Amino acid sequence: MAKLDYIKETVLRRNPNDAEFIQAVDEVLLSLEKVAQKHPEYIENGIFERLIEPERQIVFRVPWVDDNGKVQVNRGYRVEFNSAIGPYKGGLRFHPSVNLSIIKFLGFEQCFKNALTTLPMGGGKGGSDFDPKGKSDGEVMRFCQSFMTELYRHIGQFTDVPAGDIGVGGREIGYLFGQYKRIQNEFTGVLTGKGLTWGGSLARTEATGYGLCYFTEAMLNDKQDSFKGKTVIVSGSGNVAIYAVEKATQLGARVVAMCDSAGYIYDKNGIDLDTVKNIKEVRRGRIKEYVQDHADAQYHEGTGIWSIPCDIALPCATQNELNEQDAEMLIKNGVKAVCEGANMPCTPKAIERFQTNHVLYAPGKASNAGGVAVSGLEMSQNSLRMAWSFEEVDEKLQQIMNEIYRTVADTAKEYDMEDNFMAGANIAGFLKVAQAMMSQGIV
Ligand code: NDP
Ligand code: 2IT
Repeated sequence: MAKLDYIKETVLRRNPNDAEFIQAVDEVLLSLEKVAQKHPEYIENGIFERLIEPERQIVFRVPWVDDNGKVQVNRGYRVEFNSAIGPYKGGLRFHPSVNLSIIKFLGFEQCFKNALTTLPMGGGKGGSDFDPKGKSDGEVMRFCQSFMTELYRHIGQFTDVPAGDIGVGGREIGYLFGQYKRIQNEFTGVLTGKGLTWGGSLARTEATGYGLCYFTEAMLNDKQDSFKGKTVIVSGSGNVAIYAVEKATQLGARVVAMCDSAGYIYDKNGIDLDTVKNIKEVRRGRIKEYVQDHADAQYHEGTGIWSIPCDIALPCATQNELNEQDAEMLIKNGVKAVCEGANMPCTPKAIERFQTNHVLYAPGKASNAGGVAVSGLEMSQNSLRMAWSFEEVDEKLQQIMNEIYRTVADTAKEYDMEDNFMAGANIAGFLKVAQAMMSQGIV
């Protein structure tokens, strides 16, 4: 019996219906067997039991009034997972699929991701089953105000600092911040991803997508390769996807496909990002509108984006968007690297296919850590009451992503799992949190 099977059993017993949370924990435990053998003190001190149980879970009612005067009720969540290395930190997701299992999986992964950034941030996540799609600005504002009217009592610049995720961008952070400030009568860095004129950091918008490409480039450079001349697919067309396309293109790649939840576009000439930004960031439209301006491009309904041949795949939409069949197709078409911009986009079987076929695979908790890293830099700037230049933040982001790659690759090697970046990320992130927990006693 593996040393950590008892933890798996505890997770299953306590969270029998939480498929995403169980999936995220399983992946981490798989990587930690050797650590558990080497460090019996972590088992003796209940580190694993404590890590899989959130410090606090808050579930609340969010009532608001729509444009027709009808009362709507959504459910709000904040899971404060682990504060061993800093205040809880992690995004808020507004999407109809949101439930406690999804928020717990995201909060759990966030603990290790934040540890990898080297910045002092614990792990948390929140959100709601509210769907911002098709809502007016007034409806989104009223929802955000109601959401914050409960959330404010649980967060604070030294306690818990939320940010954006799916469905939560600059507009939503603005409404949330305004309501927090009004209720608490204080102007503090309680949220990140703020506007540039009221405490936001330059390069936060770009950070996750850029950071993903910096990580990928570091990994490729280590193998005497690079983005230059490569054909790339980026799934999604939201914040992470758009800036991954921008940086991959700057690094010399040709990105030929993007998608949203309705379908995907294929442009063999390379995606024209200005068109995509206009559709998504300005008009809040659908990706199929791209072909109106680009007669050469094709639009296909559905999820077939991974059938397009590419050298590098960057899944940047959502969890479990790339399954075993998709992985088989990518491998058959000669994919060399798969790096996650989204959280847990590849299913466990897809990851196994990549690893057994020697495709370089980077897990989101390492490769998408650039977003939360720059959130950490936004917190630093808020504390200093200063604003750094774009170049300064971007340079720090590059350093952090290069360092994450080095740490993850070296840790994998140290544990005799060379090039297993999933194991490297899980072990390195875990060790930092575990050491802090050991120092702080049984809490
Ligand atoms: P956005 O809301 O900006 O964009 C999400 C994109 O993914 C949209 O194109 C959306 O399409 C698509 N998408 C969402 N759900 C599905 C689905 N079920 N099937 C297909 N496509 C889907 O979110 P972000 O770009 O911020 O987040 C994307 C991913 O990156 C998430 O996994 C998030 O957790 C992760 N992430 C985000 C960070 C950040 O800083 N924002 C940091 C690190 C990770 P549609 O419009 O049709 O819904
Ligand atoms: O998944 C993530 O890392 C994010 N959504 C960003 C979190 C943050 O606090 O910036």
